Amino acid sequence: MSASNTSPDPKKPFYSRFSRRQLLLGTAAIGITGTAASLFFSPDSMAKSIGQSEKPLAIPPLLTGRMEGATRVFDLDIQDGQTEFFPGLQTKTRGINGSFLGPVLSLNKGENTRFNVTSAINENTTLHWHGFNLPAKSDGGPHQIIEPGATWSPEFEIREGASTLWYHSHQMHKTAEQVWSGIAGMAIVNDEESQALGLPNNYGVDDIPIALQDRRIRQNGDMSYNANPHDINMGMMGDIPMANGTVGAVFDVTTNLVRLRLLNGANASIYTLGFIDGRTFKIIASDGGLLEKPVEAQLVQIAPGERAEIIVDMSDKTNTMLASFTQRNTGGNNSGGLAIQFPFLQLHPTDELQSSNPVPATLASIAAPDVSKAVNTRRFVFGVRGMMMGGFTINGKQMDINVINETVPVNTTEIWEFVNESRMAHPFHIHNTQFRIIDRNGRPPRPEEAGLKDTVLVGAADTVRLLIRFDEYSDAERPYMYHCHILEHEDAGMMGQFTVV
Ligand SMILES: [Cu+2]
Repeated sequence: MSASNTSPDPKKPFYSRFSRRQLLLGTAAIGITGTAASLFFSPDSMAKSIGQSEKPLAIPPLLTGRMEGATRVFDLDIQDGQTEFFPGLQTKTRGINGSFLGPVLSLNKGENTRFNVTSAINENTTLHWHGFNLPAKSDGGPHQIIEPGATWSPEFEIREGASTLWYHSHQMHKTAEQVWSGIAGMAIVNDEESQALGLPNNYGVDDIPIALQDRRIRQNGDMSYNANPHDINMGMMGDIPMANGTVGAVFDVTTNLVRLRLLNGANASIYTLGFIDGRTFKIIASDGGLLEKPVEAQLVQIAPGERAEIIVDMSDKTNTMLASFTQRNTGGNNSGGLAIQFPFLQLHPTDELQSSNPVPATLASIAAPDVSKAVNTRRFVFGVRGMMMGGFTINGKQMDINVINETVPVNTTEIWEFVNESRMAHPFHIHNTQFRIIDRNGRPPRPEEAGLKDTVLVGAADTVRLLIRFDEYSDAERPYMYHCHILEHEDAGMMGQFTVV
């Protein structure tokens, strides 16, 4: 399922299970979608209560930091907390400057930036800057451990253009558990070129960060991370959807156009996102920034780690809901269309909507990837070691923190080829760069994947080729990571290390 190659007839709502009229019933319809999920993992899952209450979508604070000379400085505190996902029910969580997840960091291209990251939790952690080109010592991978009570202060120039990036724990063998508990947040990079486009950029009004996740919460409020061997093999999936940590989220729309910065912050679930009335939207950005042109779509797929920015037109003043969808199983044929996997976020337009600028037909200048510039090809074959649970391998090996798997020259263009022989899809992330997808199984990428990317879904039996380059920073001692962003796979060893020299 993707925006471009399986989009149904745009004149007909692709999602037939609930009519628009049912949607207008509000909570009643949400209740139905809750019970439609066949995902209950435990008899005492709080998933039964989805739809019984609605809450305004949490909008994380937008942090702009403070200036120390020419350096923008942010203070980030990793801490334990309690979060009320369901009314009256307290859940133990972790967050950054709060009880669950973190603030949205407002960063500016070209600005030197420092983060003072202090950890108050009782175990080692790290904070990785996902999507950034940065010195290896500042990357926040498994080598940059923050011990309990310690402060880590990475500093680097923001080299990315306007984009939606993020940050999260990358602690060796503990990434899945720590991200599950809430150690993750989003970042917005601003630049001058994008300001001139007139895209919605009034934070919290028509420019909304949305971290999408799923979790398991028991009726006693317990959300602790308990991955069994099946979870480690398939990745840890929950039965409770949340947007910015809000279950049953509602956002009151006050403008004709709304920009949603969608992050798949789940441990393992791949989300195929759209609106339950089948309305189209415009995809304007991939992981690393604006696309060349908006892509009109009814669905957009993002795997763990990936982002997509979309603009949705609400000028019809009709309630709708952002959800993820799965193919409905109707006894062996696919004619059943789509079923809701997760109801994430209701959009409720107010009576009067502010006008919005039209979305420009051209957003950025992005040249086609020039394969002739590549001086080297590296091949990475994904496999499985024996019948072991979660024993996924890269070139037959699992992560060894004492082994540098690849040494890559700085400022040099290469082709990286991923060959998936593991019989399962893996969203693959490479630190310290934004790459381009050359092709997948010999075919060009979908238009919404044709821009800058730092994570790519490599489906079972797929071969994906990337044009990749690591600019500016070299360090013969400290490695960066490449790894599967199904966090259970990463923790189980589906990760490798490379230095840039
Ligand atoms: Cu994987």
